[in-house]
Amino acid sequence: SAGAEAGGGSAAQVVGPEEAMEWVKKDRRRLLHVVYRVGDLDKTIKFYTECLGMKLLRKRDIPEERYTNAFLGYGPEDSHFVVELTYNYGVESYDIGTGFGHFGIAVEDVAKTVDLIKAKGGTVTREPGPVKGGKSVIAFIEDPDGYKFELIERGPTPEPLCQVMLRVGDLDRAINFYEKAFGMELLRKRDNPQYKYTIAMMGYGPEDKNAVLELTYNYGITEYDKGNAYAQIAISTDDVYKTAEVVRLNGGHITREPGPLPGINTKITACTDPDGWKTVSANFFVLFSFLLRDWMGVMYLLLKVFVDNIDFLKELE
Ligand code: GSH
Repeated sequence: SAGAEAGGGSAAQVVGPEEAMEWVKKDRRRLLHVVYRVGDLDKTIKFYTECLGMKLLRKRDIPEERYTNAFLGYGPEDSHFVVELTYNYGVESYDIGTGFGHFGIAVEDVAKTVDLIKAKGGTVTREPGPVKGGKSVIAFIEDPDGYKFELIERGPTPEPLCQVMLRVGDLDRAINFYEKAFGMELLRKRDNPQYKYTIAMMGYGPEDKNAVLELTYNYGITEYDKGNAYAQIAISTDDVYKTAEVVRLNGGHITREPGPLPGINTKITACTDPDGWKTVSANFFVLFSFLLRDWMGVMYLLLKVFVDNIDFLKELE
């Protein structure tokens, strides 16, 4: 079908290691969404919309699999990094563990946001003020499930949901993995010897306009408990087969072989990094096949099919 072809790369392609490493840097990549589990979907939606200013983007119930997803964020999924909440029927609480750090939200006035959160009965775990050993004004709050959100004071930004912080046991190993296996850029690295940690910001574009993965290394800590609450980050790709190959070439572990999802045109592959953090790579355009419902989506696909088959059409003439 047109949908299946729209993302390109419909069959497994075997490429050499050098070619694969070059390809990953040219692939159209973006952080799409971060997936995690919550015990009460309505409570979380209420908190994110009323206290954090997110919008509910869509909700889907999969009764056969006994779960419901809700997507929330600060803008449409085709241009913004968003959260994907998973509610599993009957599961009211999860273990967050010690490895997951926080989600970062850029706000223009941290103190004002904290006041609002307090007024709505939210939990503030760290009052607004300059970060220890630095200048930026931050605060920490907790959502109904205990997921931490770092509020970071910044000017207006197109991407307020700006960080996912995960703790790693070996920072250089993690940086190397996300550079080579995922084609990310090391945007910033900062050592804080006074508080015995080093952070590395990694992503697909500058921090003020793109969501980033913040990796934290605490001196001497090589392992964390990952709990069962946080799930994964989804990243776009034009070719899930090549993605899996490059991940393998760089020592990543494929947990889901590349291929189509049953019933829909999306193709995915999943892997874990050297610390065991999971990433899902998904065929971007096909992932947004719900766009088909509007005329822009239809026009895009017709144009794409036409352009893809232009040589064939010429031969017919
Ligand atoms: N031990 C910390 C952890 O694992 O979370 C290291 C990371 C860290 O301290 N990050 C800074 C922080 O949370 C933000 S970049 N500071 C706490 C504060 O300023 O109160």
